[in-house]
Amino acid sequence: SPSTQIEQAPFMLSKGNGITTTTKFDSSEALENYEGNYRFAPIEEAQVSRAMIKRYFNTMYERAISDVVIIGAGSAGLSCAYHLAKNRPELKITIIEANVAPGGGAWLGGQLMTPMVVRKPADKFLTELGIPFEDEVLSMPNVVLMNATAVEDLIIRDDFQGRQRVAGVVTNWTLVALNHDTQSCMDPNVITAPVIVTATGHDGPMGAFSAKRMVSAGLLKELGNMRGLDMNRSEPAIVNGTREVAPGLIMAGMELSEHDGSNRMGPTFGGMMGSGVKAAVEAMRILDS
Ligand code: AHZ
Repeated sequence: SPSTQIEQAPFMLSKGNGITTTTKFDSSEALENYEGNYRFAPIEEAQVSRAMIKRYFNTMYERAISDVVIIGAGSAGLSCAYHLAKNRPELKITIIEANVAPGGGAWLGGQLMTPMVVRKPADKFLTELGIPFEDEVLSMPNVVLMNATAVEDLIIRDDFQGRQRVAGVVTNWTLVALNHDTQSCMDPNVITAPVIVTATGHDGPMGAFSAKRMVSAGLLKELGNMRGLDMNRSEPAIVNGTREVAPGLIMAGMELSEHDGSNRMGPTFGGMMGSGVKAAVEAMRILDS
């Protein structure tokens, strides 16, 4: 049967992917005896597609109901995921990232220079990680990252007190989200969660998404708009200001500068990590209340 083919499929799929490899092909032996005639186990092309589709859509199906959704896998969103996952391994934490690669602005420390500056005392956070940041986050088994996926709307409904509450996110493939002006009716998907952390960065093609949607949805009168660069004022303002900005919605990182009208800090990232950790603390407070 097709499923048996998948389960017997290639040794390149590790057991960690939930796919049992029953093939008799021994890859380690082949590597040890490598003499310029390296052999791969036989494979059918369709097996590759089925192995990917099965794994990805099982995850989508399972995460359609999550405990916490984090919008944006930049330094603030990822720090939040790390702190939450470490303290609450039972939570289903789902990160939605519009880009193909996680990291947001952290890949560019400033200008086009890759070294990243982290101001004390946020270095303690790096010491705690011990290994490269994104590997540590992704190694948390309760965190799932859905890349190339954009949050294009929020689910907002009345809570039992009649207040408007953010109760989930509306997602689409980023390439679809970018093409709503060229094609009609490409319907999205949804994920519901009691806590949404939004960390989409300052305004840009995608950035400040939830802050802007709060205005158009009537949850916020107007944007505060990010102020000019001031390294000393900006980082504590973002960390200390990280909070539940609307019922069910915690805002972290530079998105908050657009919401509150606080300064930018330029290429120093400790404030983003502090903000992510504070967002995680807030998320646990809401989940416990
Ligand atoms: O792709 C975006 C990026 O990876 C992602 N994102 C934005 N809108 C999205 C949407 N759905 C899904 N609608 C979305 N993903 O969010 C991520 C934001 O990362 P970032 O690094 O831009 O934000 P941050 O707040 O984590 O870090 C800000 C870093 C900056 S900017 C700055 C300055 O300009 O002075 N200084 C610092 C430290």
